[in-house]
Amino acid sequence: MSRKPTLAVVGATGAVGTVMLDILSTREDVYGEIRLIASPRSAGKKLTVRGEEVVVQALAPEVFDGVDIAMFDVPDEVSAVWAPIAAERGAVAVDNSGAFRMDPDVPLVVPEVNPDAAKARPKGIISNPNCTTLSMIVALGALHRQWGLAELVVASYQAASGAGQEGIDTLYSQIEKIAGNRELGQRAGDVRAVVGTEGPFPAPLALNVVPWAGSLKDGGWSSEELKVRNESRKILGLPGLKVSATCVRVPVITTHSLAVHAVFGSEVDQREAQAVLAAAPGVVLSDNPEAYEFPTPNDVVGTDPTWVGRVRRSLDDPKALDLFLCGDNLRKGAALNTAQIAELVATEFTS
Ligand code: 2RA
Repeated sequence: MSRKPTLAVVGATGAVGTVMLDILSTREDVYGEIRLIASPRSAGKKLTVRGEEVVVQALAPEVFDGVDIAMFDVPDEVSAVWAPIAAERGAVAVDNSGAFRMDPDVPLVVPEVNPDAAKARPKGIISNPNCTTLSMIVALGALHRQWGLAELVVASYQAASGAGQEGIDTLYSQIEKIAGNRELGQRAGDVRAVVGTEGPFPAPLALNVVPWAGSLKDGGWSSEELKVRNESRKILGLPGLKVSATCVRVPVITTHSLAVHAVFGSEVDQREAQAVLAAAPGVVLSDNPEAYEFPTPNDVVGTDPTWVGRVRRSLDDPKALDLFLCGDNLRKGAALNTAQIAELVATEFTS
């Protein structure tokens, strides 16, 4: 029997949770009840979703009773414990943490690229990719369908909000500390001496770029760089895809950017690539360098699509394209893709 599913949003008060409530209030309303869940510290708070105030409930097993779909926007260790509890209680868990992304029994889904993967979920859990992968994969999926992807070389330019509310607060606070000082940025260590070392970044972010995101892994790679490699392979169904990524944090509040060198199985064409990208659902082509038209984080923030510009065929390899991409890391990079996955699951109740 067709019915509107009950949705739980776990982590409703966080940076991604806040964007999620906005998305749930503006996209087509496919849900019956929406329950908002957070840590006991936030329980009792009232948040607005779909124009109505909803009281936040504390995370506990019973809050999942009667829930059909449970979105998780919480740290890995919280999802690792609670997504299986939600699934045991009958909900489909859509998890935005890194806890299950590489689990072979958990699909990693981007609705524009591999929507059918959402149907096979033996653990009752579907994973949402990391924001850095999500900021490029819709566009690369479209190009892959045209020419077959063989290799990616990626440099990311990641926003402070990728490190959560603490990242946003840290960058604003650093900007306040340096404001008006026209001498900074001209002597080694002068910015560090003014802004200090508090916050989630291993070096000052204001007036700087920091070649680090995530934790240290073997061989000097960061966890963030391995996510770009492993998640791209899983989503595209290309276990042998060659991927090298260098992830860098930049002084932008929200919207990740990536410079990508993509090598394909056959010769590519610049105009055809632009046409493929312009026609791809979820992608906007902004590529007119004569008029200085290309995506920048400040023009993209708050929007849903992946924006692509600077599309060029490599001068030295007729099978390779170079591109610049921007995607709002809190929307398509997190909340929106999670919402789109949940909508795919919701059609199982409503159709
Ligand atoms: C970051 N990708 O930007 C991470 C957040 N998931 O730090």
